[in-house]
Amino acid sequence: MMITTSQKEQFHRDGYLVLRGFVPPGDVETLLARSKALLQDFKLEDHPLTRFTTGDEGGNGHIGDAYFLESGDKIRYFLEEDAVADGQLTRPKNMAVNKIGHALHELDPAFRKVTLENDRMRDLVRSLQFHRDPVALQSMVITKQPQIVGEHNDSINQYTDPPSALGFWIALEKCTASNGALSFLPGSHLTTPITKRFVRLPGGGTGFEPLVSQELAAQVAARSKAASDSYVLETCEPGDLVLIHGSVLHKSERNTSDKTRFAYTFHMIESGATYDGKNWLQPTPTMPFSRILV
Ligand SMILES: O=C(O)CCC(=O)C(=O)O
Ligand SMILES: [Fe+2]
Repeated sequence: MMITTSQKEQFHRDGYLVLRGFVPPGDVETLLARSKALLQDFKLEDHPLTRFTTGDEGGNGHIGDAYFLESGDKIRYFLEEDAVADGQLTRPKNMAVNKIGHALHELDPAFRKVTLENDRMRDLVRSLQFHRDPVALQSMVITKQPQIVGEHNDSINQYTDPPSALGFWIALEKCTASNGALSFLPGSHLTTPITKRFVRLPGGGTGFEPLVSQELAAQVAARSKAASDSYVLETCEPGDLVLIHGSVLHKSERNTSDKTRFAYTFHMIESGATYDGKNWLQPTPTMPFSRILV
């Protein structure tokens, strides 16, 4: 068994679980070096200077453009909100990128090895018993420049019916209170319905589709705001893995330090749940979602 019964109970009670040192140091070093090499390889000439935000502030017009929408089977670069002015970068490119995504786990051998070709990962998934036959999608390196990642739950983005998203978030560097470690509202997965989903809009671009009445959405938002003092900060060491239930509320604050905070994250969903055409990220004939337990 990769995790103990009490860890499994903790995951079901809190909606997340930190597994210390899950990824061995050598693999962490490889992923970090690979992330930095990808940033070096990043060619501004091919880039439409797309910006990307997460959470409620995600309504800016750039998010839905083709560079983003066609990135599900590619390795692409998403920039900080304020890294671009007048079509030019305002800082060196390795400090301008906040995410690299979304098919690292398929296309890059180092990320593939940790995600899809990893017996420890399979053992963990089996012993957690969260999914029957999971597939992986939407991998990202989050470099965590000074941006805030607003409070959210992930099933908004990896929406299935019934909800089945499970996040895997691996610290590649030390994560502290000052460089934007994640924090969680324990147990919120049990009380927080998925109030909306992030979709491709029929007329082009992306937006949020409500899943509950406005009244209920407002109640849920007010409840989570009232609980904002109850968030638990989870500092991490490189190699720590955090399992994130698709309904648990979590966020990260601004990185106010002079240190980066690289993390690698991907998601799993249940292959038997309905994953429909409204989701922005779609499997393709040449890149279907890979099964984990093969
Ligand atoms: O790394 C972050 O700051 C946010 C990550 C997150 O929300 C996620 O991986 O689901
Ligand atoms: Fe998240």
